[in-house]
Amino acid sequence: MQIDIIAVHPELIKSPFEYSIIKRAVDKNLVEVHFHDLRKYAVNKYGKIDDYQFGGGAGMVLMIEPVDKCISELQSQRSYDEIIYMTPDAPTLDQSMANQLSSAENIIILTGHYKGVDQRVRDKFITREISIGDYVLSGGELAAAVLCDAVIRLIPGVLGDETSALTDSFQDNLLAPPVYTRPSDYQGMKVPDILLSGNFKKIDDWRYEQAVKRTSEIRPDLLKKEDN
Ligand code: 6GU
Repeated sequence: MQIDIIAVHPELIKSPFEYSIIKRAVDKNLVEVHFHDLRKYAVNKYGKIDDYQFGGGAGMVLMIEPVDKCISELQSQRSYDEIIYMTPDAPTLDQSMANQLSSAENIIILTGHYKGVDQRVRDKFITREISIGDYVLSGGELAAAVLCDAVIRLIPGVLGDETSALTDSFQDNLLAPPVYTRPSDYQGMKVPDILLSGNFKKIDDWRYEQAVKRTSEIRPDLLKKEDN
């Protein structure tokens, strides 16, 4: 997969790709990530990329021209499955979106700033808009990093144990059950006997029950999701 990230502050998102599972995916060439500084496509020599909004109102809006130049340059080199715009006024990222995107070949992620981007960018280029939750960040960069992490770990071959993504929270719209490791008794706080029983059928059943219990207590909305 190739991911092209267009940002006003690309430096803000580089470090998540330098650690742990995501770094391993990059090192194994399972994903290639390119960062593009929108400022390079500025409309004048002073680096102008935004302007006041028509109709008045606070906050600057990213202009269409720099975005058009950048996206058009990328599109002249390859075709993209998705051109995603990160913005709070969009459907919220969930595991099924991450699953879908993990099978894409090439994607562009455009991150906004200030008051967002000229609507004509969204109309002309964007195939999918994604928010990462109901709160406002100062820019889309961190949201793009979150999206990339969620997607990249699902690319086949990235996780060492292929089954481990299948047992994550949300894969079946359930939160993950509790987990324990050594020691089995820490200052009188004991691990549930069933996990030490060696009876894997019973352990699976217990984990499922715990997942349902946790989900109904913390996120009952997940149990009502359509794709359950
Ligand atoms: Cl994608 N961008 C910004 N700026 N804020 C957000 C967001 C995105 N998702 C949630 N809040």
